[in-house]
Amino acid sequence: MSDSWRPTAAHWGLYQARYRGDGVVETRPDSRDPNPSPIGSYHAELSAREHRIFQPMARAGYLENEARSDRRNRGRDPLIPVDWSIAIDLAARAIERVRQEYGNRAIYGGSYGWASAGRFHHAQSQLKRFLTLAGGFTDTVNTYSHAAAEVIVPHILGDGRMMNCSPSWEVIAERTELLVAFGGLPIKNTQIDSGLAGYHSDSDGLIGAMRSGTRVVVINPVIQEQELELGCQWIAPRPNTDVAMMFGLAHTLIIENRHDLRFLNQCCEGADRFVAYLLGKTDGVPKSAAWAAQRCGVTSEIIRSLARDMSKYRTLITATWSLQRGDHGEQPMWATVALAALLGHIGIPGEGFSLGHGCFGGWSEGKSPFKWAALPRDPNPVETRLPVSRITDVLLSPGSTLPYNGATLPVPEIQLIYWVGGNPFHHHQDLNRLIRALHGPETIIVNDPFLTPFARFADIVLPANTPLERNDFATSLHGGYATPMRRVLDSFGDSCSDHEIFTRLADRLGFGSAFTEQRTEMEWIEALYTKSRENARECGIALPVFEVFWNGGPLRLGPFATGLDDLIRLRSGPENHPLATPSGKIELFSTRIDGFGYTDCAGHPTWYAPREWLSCEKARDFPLHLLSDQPRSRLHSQLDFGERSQADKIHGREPVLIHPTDAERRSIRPGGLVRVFNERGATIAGAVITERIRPGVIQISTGAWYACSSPGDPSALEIAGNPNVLTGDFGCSSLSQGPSVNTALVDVERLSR
Ligand SMILES: Nc1nc2c(c(=O)[nH]1)N[C@H]1C(S)=C(S)[C@@H](COP(=O)(O)OP(=O)(O)OC[C@H]3O[C@@H](n4cnc5c(=O)[nH]c(N)nc54)[C@H](O)[C@@H]3O)O[C@H]1N2
Ligand SMILES: Nc1nc2c(c(=O)[nH]1)N[C@H]1C(S)=C(S)[C@@H](COP(=O)(O)OP(=O)(O)OC[C@H]3O[C@@H](n4cnc5c(=O)[nH]c(N)nc54)[C@H](O)[C@@H]3O)O[C@H]1N2
Ligand SMILES: [Mo]
Repeated sequence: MSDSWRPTAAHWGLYQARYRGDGVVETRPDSRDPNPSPIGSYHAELSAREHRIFQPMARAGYLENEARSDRRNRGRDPLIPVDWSIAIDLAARAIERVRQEYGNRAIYGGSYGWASAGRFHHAQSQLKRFLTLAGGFTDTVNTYSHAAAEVIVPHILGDGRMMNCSPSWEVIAERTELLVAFGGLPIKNTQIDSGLAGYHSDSDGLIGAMRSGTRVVVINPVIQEQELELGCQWIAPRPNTDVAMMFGLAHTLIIENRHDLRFLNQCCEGADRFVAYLLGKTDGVPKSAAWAAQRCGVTSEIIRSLARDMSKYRTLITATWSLQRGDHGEQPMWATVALAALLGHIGIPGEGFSLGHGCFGGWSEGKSPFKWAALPRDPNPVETRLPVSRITDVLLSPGSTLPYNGATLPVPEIQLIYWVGGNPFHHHQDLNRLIRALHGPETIIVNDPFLTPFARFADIVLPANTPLERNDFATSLHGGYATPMRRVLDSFGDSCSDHEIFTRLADRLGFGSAFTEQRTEMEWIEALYTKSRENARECGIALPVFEVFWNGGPLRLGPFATGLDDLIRLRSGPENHPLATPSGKIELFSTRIDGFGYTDCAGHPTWYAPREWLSCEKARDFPLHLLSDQPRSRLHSQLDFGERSQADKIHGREPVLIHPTDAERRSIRPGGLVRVFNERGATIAGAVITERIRPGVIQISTGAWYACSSPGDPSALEIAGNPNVLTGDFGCSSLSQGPSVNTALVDVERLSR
């Protein structure tokens, strides 16, 4: 198509791309990016042919019997290539049938996932606009990323935006003497920002801060190579015990009179109730350093000495979202804020807290104060919205109810699932349970550019194209980057954009022109950009006119303010600058949460033993705690087939980090294959034996494509190293119903040398 360099974007960076001929696309990172992501150099693999879907397909049994087919054959039946007209007919008939027989509520369009960069072609926006016009659908709330934080932070700080109260790296370098990083500062994760990662500055930011003398303490059962190389100090607690450790720190501050009563009284609500709990006045159990040490496996001396340092030096406490992706995940977020509140320096730049530091690139560059326009849609006629990671519970228990954030949600019967831009066989927990639950609905439709394991499981598979095959524009979540994305090659095979797929379906269902508003792709892009330009102008930010933007390079509008500014104002007087909480203050006791009466989420930060951890009974049979972090070599399951991802594999399997003591006990050798198992499933991984992990803990990064000859059977072996056959599938509490990814016990045995 085009042999000139054109701008494009991915969630991991800004690129230029050009077509070299013979289906080959060359890409190069934007020259201003000081630290481009290596995932990016494989951007061109988005057109990797052997994994692309060439034309529409239908499962053999479904093609024959449609809704009456045997649904247990999903993932086993061959997929049969069909013409677009047949595929569209099949999909339209399924939608019509379910609407008529069960109502629109039976259509599940929650469709979680990261899809690709690009605002107009954002796959879920296209699906939701289409399903809204089709009469509505059951939708979802929250994320797999930070559901527990998303739900609790508005209660305690007034607004989800307040998760990010981060100072800039420059301010950290200048002012922060001690950075206590729960979950560490995993630079590998800053390769990514939702929508597009701008100029990757976090690695240099961290290095700069440490060079200026900021002492960094990483609190993590696993430490990153880079953190070790940089000279971070390492404390390795047991997984899921951060709350206990934070309470031990807090208790030390109180009994040594190192807490800031003035700040607690002036800017916090209910500090007295929380302090009474810490001192054991309400339950007879003081949450002392010794109490904490028993739970988190870090000595009480280390805890006490850290508490003293935190009160002596200007301290910033950060917590990664991984901490809240576990049982009672709200608590580590709340406890982080409470610990910072006791120190009293919240609202002083370079001190206080930040919930999510190091999780996305550009975090400390803040979010845009204006809204970038998204594909518009009317309100969904179906009002049901369910916590996203409860999908299996929903499929298994129609007619039941689900407690959530003070409400009781009715669970509908789902008969049609339409998934675009996400991969549930990557992102969901206890995959064998999910697969059995997926035998329920009549029809599963998937649009994806690639034949992922989930697409392979669908009844109707529709081939989407990739960003290189369409025009669009992308914007970053942090730092204010925006770029045109200009098409560089023709669509692969019979694929087309999600927008074209839904246009064909809408035409067939009789609302084509309502769906397209008779606009072309370029007209939509211009309309969304122009709307964004108006939004920006209202905030005093001038964007160039569309022609200039489209023919130019990337924009950088940031950095912007973070929630820190609100806390600076709060400090100067909550009466004049209240937070949006009921009390206007930081809530260390929330009357609202307390009023929900949940036994798994009380009115103040509370220690709850996790359902699975190294100190529970199950640990006798399954003595290793499994953590499954974000992969350094890809974005989730995307490009798992790519060279960067494959370079880390061991005999084609995902690596598992294991401590030498645990390996020796099981005669496991470096580079050998192991079986990792529990009662939920089993997978094969390749052993990496390292002292970077605490004994009793193993880690498999998430994202290997699910590969199992008997999907859904817990006794069958998954062979790619997908940790989600092992993770537990339960809501982390009645408050957020977030996923409990990092709460899982397993064992490991040697398979080969
Ligand atoms: N064990 C474990 N599990 C986890 C996590 C963990 O830490 N551990 N992390 C969780 C988190 S934080 C997240 S955010 C989720 C991520 O889970 P997902 O977002 O579901 O993962 P992705 O692999 O990014 O899936 C994106 C899918 O969209 C497809 N796609 C790309 N572009 C397009 C397009 O233009 N159109 C269409 N139709 N499809 C497209 C890709 O091919 C891919 O299949 O995983 C969660 N799951
Ligand atoms: N390269 C890359 N970067 C990504 C992504 C990707 O797929 N690839 N995904 C992006 C997305 S969608 C998200 S939501 C963010 C997620 O960001 P996070 O959720 O923060 O990322 P993780 O890598 O899962 O975990 C970070 C660290 O937390 C540690 N950890 C896990 N459990 C515990 C615990 O109980 N206590 C303590 N103290 N530490 C613990 C892990 O060992 C790991 O080193 O990352 C984003 N960045
Ligand atoms: Mo995420």
